[in-house]
Amino acid sequence: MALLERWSSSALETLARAQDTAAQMFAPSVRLGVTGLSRSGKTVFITSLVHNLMAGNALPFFEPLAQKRILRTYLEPQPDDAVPRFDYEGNLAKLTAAEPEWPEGTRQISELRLTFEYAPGAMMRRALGATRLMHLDIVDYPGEWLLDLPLLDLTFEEWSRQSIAMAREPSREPAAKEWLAFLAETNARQKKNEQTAKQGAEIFTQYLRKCRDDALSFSSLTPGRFLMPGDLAGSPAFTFFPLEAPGGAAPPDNSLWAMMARRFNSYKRHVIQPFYRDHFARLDRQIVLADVLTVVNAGADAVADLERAMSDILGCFRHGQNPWHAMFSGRRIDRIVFAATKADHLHHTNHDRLEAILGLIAKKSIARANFTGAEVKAFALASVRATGEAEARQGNDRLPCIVGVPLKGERLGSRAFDGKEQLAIFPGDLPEDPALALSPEWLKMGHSAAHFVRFRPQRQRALGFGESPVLSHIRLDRALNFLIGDKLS
Ligand SMILES: Nc1nc2c(ncn2[C@@H]2O[C@H](COP(=O)(O)OP(=O)(O)O)[C@@H](O)[C@H]2O)c(=O)[nH]1
Ligand SMILES: [Mg+2]
Repeated sequence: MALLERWSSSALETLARAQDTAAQMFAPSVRLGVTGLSRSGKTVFITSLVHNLMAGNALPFFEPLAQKRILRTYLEPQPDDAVPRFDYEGNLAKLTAAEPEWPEGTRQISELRLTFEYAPGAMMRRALGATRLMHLDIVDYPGEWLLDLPLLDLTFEEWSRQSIAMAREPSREPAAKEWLAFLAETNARQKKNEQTAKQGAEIFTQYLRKCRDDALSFSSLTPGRFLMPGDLAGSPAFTFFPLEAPGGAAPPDNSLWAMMARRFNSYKRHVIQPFYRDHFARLDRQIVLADVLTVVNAGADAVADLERAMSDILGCFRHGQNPWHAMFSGRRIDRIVFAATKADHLHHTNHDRLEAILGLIAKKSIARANFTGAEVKAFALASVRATGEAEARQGNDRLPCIVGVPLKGERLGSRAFDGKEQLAIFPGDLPEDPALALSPEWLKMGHSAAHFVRFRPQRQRALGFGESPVLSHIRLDRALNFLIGDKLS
């Protein structure tokens, strides 16, 4: 009897180990793309998401966790050896330090694998057995690179025509002045010349940079790598600019036009296509982050431009209609989130309103791109709260304020901050009707001071004695639930 018991327990162990290995082998992986323009909040988002998942708390709207079906969440080596690893530990250390700081900006693609051990929901349990594994591969990549994908469909001539027309739009013309002057002096038929190529690319890049600054906050800016080069900066594939098409016979091979067209094509072949094939085409789910408050603050032109960028982005996710999509057999993205980040710059009474505004911009973009094929949702969130809330009195009025410590060097009117002083600001109210918020009249008014102040991250508190601090967030769990909740059902 004893022998039998021993035998059977080791047999059971073997069996359990075999099941483990099988589960590991067949553990599905979900690739989640996290993108957005520089400073939109990707690094902070991923760090907070992973930290909150691993701590297993403070995510009440993430159903698998709320239902207590997640047994364990841990980091594992990522599947792609050639992609830098996302520096989760470094970023977390900064955010949870005694003197917390925002992590440094990244200018590259990176990846992180998070593995979930979970119990399937009641429906699936009978079919699948007790415990399951799922890998979540989070891919952080610059939104600037995403906005390049539509270029795959354009010839040099088409892209030039579009770019030059855009630079001449009244909202962009002031920023484009120098560039347009350079263009006026440049003839497509002139002999090719490396110095002209370099100088033109530089002036064109300066124009794109001006468009990106807070004051303008434009989103449609190509070529994206001119702003976010990754590791290819300075190569000839990056040294080109749009040109006015010469009429009449095709310009000769040694013309500036031919040189620029060749480089544009190299940029597509050596930069955009590999990104598409190696990264973009392998994603299952996507979240696009945008600093919507800054865009709204910059005014109607910036909002219109965000809408244009969002339709362009949606165009990239359309199945089967892009000729270049057929070149690679990709996975299909079936859920897309647009998220307005830094919602902690508003009082919580305004979070729904911010979400409604982004929802309306998304709706317009969907209509404009005639988009079908994936579910799209808009959320307003803060990955890491930098503010608290308070009420101020002004006469008989009670003003809902946010309270935080502006970063050293930030200014509000004539006041400069030292990074220590706490400030309560009434950030203003967004209109209840999102259509009103997007009306030119309202956007013209220039609403809130709070958005022009960046806050230091707060000192994060631990939930229990001796535990490590938890990053507090706003509505991160709701976005997460839509992005991956169903994959853990
Ligand atoms: N108040 C607040 N600021 C944020 C939040 N997330 C990001 N930020 C700010 O935005 C900056 C850029 O964020 P980061 O994640 O580095 O952007 P990335 O370039 O898209 O990776 C940070 O340094 C912060 O100043 C947030 O949840 N709340
Ligand atoms: Mg980053």
